[in-house]
Amino acid sequence: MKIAVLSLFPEMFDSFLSASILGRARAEGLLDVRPVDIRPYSDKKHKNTDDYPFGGGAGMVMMAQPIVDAVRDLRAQGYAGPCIYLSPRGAPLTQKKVVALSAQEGMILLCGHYEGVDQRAIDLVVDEEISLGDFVLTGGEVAAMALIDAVARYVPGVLGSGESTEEESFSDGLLEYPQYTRPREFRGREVPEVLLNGNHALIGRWRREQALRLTRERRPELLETAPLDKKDRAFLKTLEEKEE
Ligand code: 4H7
Repeated sequence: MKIAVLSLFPEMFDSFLSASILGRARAEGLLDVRPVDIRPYSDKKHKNTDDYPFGGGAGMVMMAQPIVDAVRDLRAQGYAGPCIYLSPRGAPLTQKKVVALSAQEGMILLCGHYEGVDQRAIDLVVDEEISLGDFVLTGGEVAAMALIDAVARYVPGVLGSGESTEEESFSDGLLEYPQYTRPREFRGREVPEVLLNGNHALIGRWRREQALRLTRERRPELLETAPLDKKDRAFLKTLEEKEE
């Protein structure tokens, strides 16, 4: 997958792209991520990329010209797939959307700063506006990194045999069960006995129930759509009875 990221601070991506799983995926040629500096595309003598907002108000707005020219240059260089603007007013990102994007040939990501980007650049070159959630960042770079990370996991070969996209939150519609490793006792706190006895049917049931309990506590709305069987519903009923 071939990704270009337009940013005023492309150096922010250096360590993110070199470390861990993404570093390996890029070294193996599975992933081609190119941070692209917007500034050189400015037609202005001093390579300005922002200006005061028409209508007044605080802060600056990123100018349309450098962004539109940068995206058109990337298209001419063969960067395909949707141009996505990371913004707090975008459509909320979902795992379903992540999986759909992983099937694309590539993406062009646009990172906003200041008060955001001139609407005409959005109208001319942006295909989709995506938000990570209802919170504000100083710039779109951290959101772009999160999107790249989430999408890369579904690119064939990126995850090693140890990692998997199967047994995780959202794939079965529930939050993940708690994990433990050595030592068996840490500062007086024991690992749950059931995980030590090697009974995998019992362990599977315990994990499922922990996932159900946590989901009910923290994200009860997920229980409306998660696929639940008879045993799951019976367990949830015992939790309701305990509450009375
Ligand atoms: C586009 C428009 C994404 C991008 C405005 C980006 C949160 C998310 C940004 C802005 C982002 C998310 C610039 C508006 C800084 C707020 C203080 C960059 N924030 N910002 N202002 N939730 N910020 O995905």
